[in-house]
Amino acid sequence: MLGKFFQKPDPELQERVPPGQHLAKGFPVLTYGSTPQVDPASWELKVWGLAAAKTFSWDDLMAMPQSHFTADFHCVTTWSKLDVEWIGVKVTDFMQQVELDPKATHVMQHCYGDYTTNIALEDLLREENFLAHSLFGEPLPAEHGGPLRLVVPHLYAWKSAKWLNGLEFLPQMQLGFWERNGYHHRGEPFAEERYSS
Ligand SMILES: Nc1nc2c(c(=O)[nH]1)N[C@H]1C(S)=C(S)[C@@H](COP(=O)(O)O)O[C@H]1N2
Ligand SMILES: [Mo]
Repeated sequence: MLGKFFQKPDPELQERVPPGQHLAKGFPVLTYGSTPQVDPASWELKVWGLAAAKTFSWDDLMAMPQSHFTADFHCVTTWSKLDVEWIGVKVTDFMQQVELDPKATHVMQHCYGDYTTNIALEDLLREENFLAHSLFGEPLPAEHGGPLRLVVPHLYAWKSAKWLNGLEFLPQMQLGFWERNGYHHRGEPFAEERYSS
């Protein structure tokens, strides 16, 4: 029996920590550049490309079904945080209101502040992905991507765009910011897809 001041992750937790990752204390912030300050009143989310162009307001988003969800979070810089609690709109629910062209296979996430990250359409359209606006029961803080970010738990967290304001649907893969700068195009943490080779 270990003392209460030592923490040895039990085997079930250990299984949830991908290779080369360790558990973070607290919830670190990882941002390239400065933190955009976006007011929900002026916030918008646009879809375009191989989808009927549409702009969603904050009220549009709040009128969609809201879900609580808990997910693990893995940053490629080797920290992970288990059991992060979010509230938001399921990507699959949101996509009911998007008219997709069947030729769309890939998506570019665009953000306030100009960060981009790419994701395959099938990686975006998973039940466990969310447009999140609350973190541990509070409005999502600006440094963690508030008012709204994407959460894609099955990929490294650079695929979870903070301050999301656009989804561009594409007929083939294009690379986003980190992907053009040496990171893997997909980024699956259990396969350690960290860098492009
Ligand atoms: N717009 C934007 N989204 C972003 C980033 C960023 O710099 N800008 N950093 C990414 C990276 S590398 C990680 S690990 C997570 C960090 O999220 P957090 O700051 O809430 O921990 O956000 C991702 N989404
Ligand atoms: Mo990251």
